[in-house]
Amino acid sequence: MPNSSLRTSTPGTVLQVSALLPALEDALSEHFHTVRLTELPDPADYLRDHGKDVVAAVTSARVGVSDAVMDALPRLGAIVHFGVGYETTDVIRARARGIDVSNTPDVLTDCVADLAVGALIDVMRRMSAADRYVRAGNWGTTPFPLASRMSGKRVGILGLGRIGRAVAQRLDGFGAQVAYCTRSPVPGVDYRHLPTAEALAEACDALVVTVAGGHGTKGLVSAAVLDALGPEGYLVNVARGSVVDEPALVAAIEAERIAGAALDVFADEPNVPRGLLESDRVVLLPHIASATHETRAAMGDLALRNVRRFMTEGILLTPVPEASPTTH
Ligand code: NAP
Ligand code: 8YV
Repeated sequence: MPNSSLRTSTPGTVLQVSALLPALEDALSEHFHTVRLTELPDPADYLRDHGKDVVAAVTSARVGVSDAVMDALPRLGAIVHFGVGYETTDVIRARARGIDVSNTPDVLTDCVADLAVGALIDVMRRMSAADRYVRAGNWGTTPFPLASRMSGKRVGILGLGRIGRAVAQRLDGFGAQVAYCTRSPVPGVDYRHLPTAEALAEACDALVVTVAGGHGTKGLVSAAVLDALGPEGYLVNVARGSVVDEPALVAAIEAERIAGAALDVFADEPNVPRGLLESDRVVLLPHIASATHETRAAMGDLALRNVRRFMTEGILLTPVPEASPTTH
């Protein structure tokens, strides 16, 4: 991790709230007085006795900082997320206390979009299923079923932010007809805007979910949206498991009311419902959309630069927007 001269001017402890990239953990420990909460024998004891020493908290997008931990840190001034999502932290509560919050936007966009398009091709062309078929020794015995063409299809993107736009750019190269749904149309974008997730699903052959997580998008991909997608339609989710009504998805897969799904995220990770595990028409990925050497290093570097900026200048480098999209 490239950081030669980190100098601390904000006295106080950096609290590492969750496990992080090892290189980021090492850099934090090397340059700041860092305490790893999850490695302590009794985290509650630490928070009670030393919570007043903590000035910055670093956490993963998946874990965030709970209200209880935030409340135990009276001098906390910054929450730094490793990851772009931050719905796991109550940003409004933090801001009300004067705590600033950062994430790691942009640096992971390409890899997440690459994986979304790869997952779409996988589920439509049945690549993972074909791999299982070959490994099972079925080649030459039973014919492998025909799949669906991806090029030229109508693809709906739910959430046309940084990642959604990168997915759309890639799909342009496949001659796809892209449409999207956001709460308001994105200025300067030529793709067709549809006002609801249901209208988007109705109008496409595949729905790719790239919206922010949090209360505002919980269950946005409902049973009605899956029905609108229909028996020839495919779902790809690289956003958050909470965005999809998972029991409704299991029911739709089991009843073949949609053609297939490719999922990188789940409602209760790492638990995956049996109905998805047992379906050959579902591609299952363990939340790996940003998990490349290059992107994780860039995320770690950006998170570290946020901590450094806060500890030296009292401000964050990439603060989350004032009006956070869907959090709390
Ligand atoms: P972003 O630039 O903030 O984009 C979020 C998009 O969601 C915006 O277009 C926003 O548009 C839209 N949106 C929010 N609420 C909506 C609603 N109710 N209906 C329709 N659209 C809505 O964020 P990003 O950088 O693209 O990242 C998107 C998300 O991807 C992250 O928040 C994270 O949860 C997820 N992610 C997952 C992985 C992974 O490993 N699988 C990795 C990185 C990110 P409007 O505000 O105009 O509605
Ligand atoms: C990571 C993510 O898996 O950035 C996000 O929002 O979900 C992913 O990039 C996560 O940040 C690791 O905690």
